Amino acid sequence: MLSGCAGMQAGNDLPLPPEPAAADSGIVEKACRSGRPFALVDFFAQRDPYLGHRSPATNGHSIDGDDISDVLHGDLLAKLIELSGKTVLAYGIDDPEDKHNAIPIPKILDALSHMIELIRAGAMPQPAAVVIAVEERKSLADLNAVFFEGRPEATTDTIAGKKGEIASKFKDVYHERPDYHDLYRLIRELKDMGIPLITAAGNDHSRTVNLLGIIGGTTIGALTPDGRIAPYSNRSSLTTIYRMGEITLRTEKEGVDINDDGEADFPWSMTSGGKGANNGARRNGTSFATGNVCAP
Ligand SMILES: [Ca+2]
Ligand SMILES: [Ca+2]
Repeated sequence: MLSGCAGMQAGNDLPLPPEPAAADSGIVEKACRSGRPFALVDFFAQRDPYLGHRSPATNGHSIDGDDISDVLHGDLLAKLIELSGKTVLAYGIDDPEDKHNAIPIPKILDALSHMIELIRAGAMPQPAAVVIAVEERKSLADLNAVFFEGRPEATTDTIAGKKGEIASKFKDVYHERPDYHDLYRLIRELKDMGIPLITAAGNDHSRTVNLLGIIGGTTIGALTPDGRIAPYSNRSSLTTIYRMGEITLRTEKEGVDINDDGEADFPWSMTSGGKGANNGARRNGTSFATGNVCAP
């Protein structure tokens, strides 16, 4: 499922984020420093995607204080990525069921294989990273059942160290999931081309891990505004990079500001007419943290 909008959680003893692992930190720094764009695979209603489809803005987020949807997950993420200084190549997923609350794996596979083909043919600029802020949830109990014969080997602390072992068994264990094999292969293929996958840790309070992280994606966890790990954010040894996961919707003269800089990011002409009745409303989730991956 998509990893925005976890809802607000109260938490008193929130941990501080760990020191980022050198590997994760190197991947993120290199991608953010690069002059190349980020390719974002998601649902978009407000922009015409560079590739793929634009979706109707139903079942998305209302950012202007009425109950009528204005933007989709990808519109918000693309804006956050741009606000941190990167350009975005939007790859729009179409959603025939008009739900916009999950990117089905087949759509991700289509997008990734299409992009790889275009990049190899020189028909698409090579991105600094592919961003897919989606989680394919796996509980640790399930992972232990399928990879470790029920032994409790994968814990929140050990899961990162188990990635190699999981990779070696992946094909046999998920023999009934050709879509997982394709996902694995495509993430590896991107990696071989020097293009990392950046994804969200997930909003499941660490009860699960994101399979995309286990098979090669770099996962981004969410911080609260005071710099602690957000209670909704997944946290395991897979995730060592954390970014701010909360946005506040502010009403400005020209439209809605999502990053507290006083400049409207979504003009009123792009919204449904609520005119900011929800000024100060907050949204959070590890998706937004992923959109902020290059923000300080
Ligand atoms: Ca609205
Ligand atoms: Ca702004």
